[in-house]
Amino acid sequence: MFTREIVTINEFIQEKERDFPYAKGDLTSLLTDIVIASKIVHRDVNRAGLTNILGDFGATNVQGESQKKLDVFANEQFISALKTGEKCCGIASEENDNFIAFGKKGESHGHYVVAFDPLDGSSNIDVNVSIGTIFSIYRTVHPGDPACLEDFLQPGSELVAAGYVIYGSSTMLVYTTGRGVNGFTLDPSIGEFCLSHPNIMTPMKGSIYSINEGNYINLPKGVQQYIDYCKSEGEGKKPYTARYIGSLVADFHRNLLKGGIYIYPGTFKDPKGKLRLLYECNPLAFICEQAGGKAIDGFNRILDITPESLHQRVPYFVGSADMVDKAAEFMKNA
Ligand code: P6P
Repeated sequence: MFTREIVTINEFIQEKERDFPYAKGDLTSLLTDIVIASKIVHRDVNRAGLTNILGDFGATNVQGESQKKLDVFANEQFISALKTGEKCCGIASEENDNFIAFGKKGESHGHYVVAFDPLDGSSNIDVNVSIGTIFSIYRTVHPGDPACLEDFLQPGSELVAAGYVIYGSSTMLVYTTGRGVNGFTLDPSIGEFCLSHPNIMTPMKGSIYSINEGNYINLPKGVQQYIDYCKSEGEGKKPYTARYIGSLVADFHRNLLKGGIYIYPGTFKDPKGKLRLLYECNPLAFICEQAGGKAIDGFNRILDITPESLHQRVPYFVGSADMVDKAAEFMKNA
């Protein structure tokens, strides 16, 4: 095990590789590629105000959202790192219409695919609010073959690893490979992510609820009733605290550590809500469950949903188990 105080993420990943007797080091190498891209994005996020990287790129992504230059830069960094690393045979990005298969037919291909949101919450870039990267890793369905759509449409329960990077007051990388959740803080003085939050477990109960209440009149009745419950007091319950940053990774990370629930439900206008199953909901659901929390679409476990398309949206309730259960109770009885 480790003798000195500082444990870097690369040392930790390699140490944990021993938990997988048949690991050949490919997943270790793949995670290392993601760490490299995260450091590069960190560098440019932290100086976004100083370079001309701010402001709209002018293009719009598949969601019809205006692409900020940093969105495009982050997307390019993760694609490049994963393509160069050769352990990943394809990627699907929230910023790209379709998946990208690396390599050519007949060549040997990596046995993993990665789905990611390169910079979630990017509308907050220009106002210096925390933003994040979210990633998830699947084994390919046909090992050795080029990436295909089927590789990306696996249920979240098939995930091999998932994580996020939060570019906030400090930059942290939090990830799981299905054996617990660990957090690493970037020490810019040595350019290394260092283990700072080992074995993260989210509280079963919490008193923070995160939802855009501006949508209240368009929300399902069960969600309206749950919001009213959060504000109520009585029978030993005090009103909860509302905290909504408008940046999923920031809201999720705070609730993971302190306890809480984040909800982005369907509305009458958008019955499936706003968040994407592949790029946002599945990876954070995997992490949350590994930390003892829950993630549902209001009725069903997120990780049990088999995606039907790359950019499929789902209603999302994620966080402390008891809070998610309570919200589900209101949804069921509404
Ligand atoms: P609204 C950012 O665009 C995002 O995808 C999440 O990061 C964030 O939680 C949510 O949308 C905010 O959406 O509709 O409340 O502004």
